[in-house]
Amino acid sequence: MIARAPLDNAFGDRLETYRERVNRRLAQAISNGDGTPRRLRAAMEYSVLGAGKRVRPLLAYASGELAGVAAESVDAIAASVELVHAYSLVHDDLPAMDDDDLRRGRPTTHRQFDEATAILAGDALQALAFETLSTDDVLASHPAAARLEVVAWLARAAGPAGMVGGQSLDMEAEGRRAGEAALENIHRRKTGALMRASIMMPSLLADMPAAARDKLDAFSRNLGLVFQIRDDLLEVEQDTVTLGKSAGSDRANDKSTYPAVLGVDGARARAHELHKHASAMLESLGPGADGLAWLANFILRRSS
Ligand code: GRG
Repeated sequence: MIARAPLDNAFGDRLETYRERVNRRLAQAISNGDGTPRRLRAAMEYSVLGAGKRVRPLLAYASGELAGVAAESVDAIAASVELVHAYSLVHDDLPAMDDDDLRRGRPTTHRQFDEATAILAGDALQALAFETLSTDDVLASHPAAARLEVVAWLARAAGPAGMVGGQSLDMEAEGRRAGEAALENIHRRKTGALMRASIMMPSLLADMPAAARDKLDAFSRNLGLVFQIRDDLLEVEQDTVTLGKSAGSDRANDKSTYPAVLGVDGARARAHELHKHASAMLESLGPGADGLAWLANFILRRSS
């Protein structure tokens, strides 16, 4: 869970409102599927509506604040990135991948239900993300070309050059010691692409100067790596109960991680360096970027 307002910025006061908004939109998206079989729906709800931090939706709302896009227009985007994220976690936990038993403090979806149901729930969540984006009533009031661009960003982020490609490279690298460049290439895709899309998608609904959009993009690309390095560090710093997922699973799966490649201190230093570059990108974007700055600080320092 994200603790309220640890930093000196009012975005902390808006967190709960945004989390409630996206949770409502997620529940609505899942319940809209009238024809969904009962067990499949239960597995989808279990995978999505549990205690996630909702970092990607929060990034989308904060980006909406910067771009001047109303939260109502961001709701479907926020839900769609969380649906893709939830599907990725369900599939990542499967026996054929990381084979994990614990996620968000409770049994993984395949442990709670069964493997086939978990595979199908993940598949369904991914499709639901695109249905949510393409059928949302509020998004329908924006120009069709911008909406199409939004859908394309999510598809690219989730797809073979993005998250799935990153996961594939990550699995190929198991048991081998990757260098920092290879590690960065994996994580720009696996974790970074969806975070980047979460930040960039709302901006596509606004008339933003190209230079500002480029800065936002540079911010988002650095932030994804900060998130991943912190995730790797948490695996070595925290126990399983605090983490709510299996600590040490990277080591058990013989994965190259930032602490393994750079050392713990080296990984911390790299996260700070990337965070500094990311924050510098926001400086000229004005007070509208305060929410993104708050989230960047949270991501650098998070403890779960
Ligand atoms: C299976 C197609 C496929 C992709 C899986 C992102 C991913 C690719 C797997 C997740 C593995 C993992 C733990 C990556 C590290 C970064 C990450 C995505 C952490 C979990 O995200 P949080 O901390 O999770 O935002 P919550 O539970 O808070 O939503």
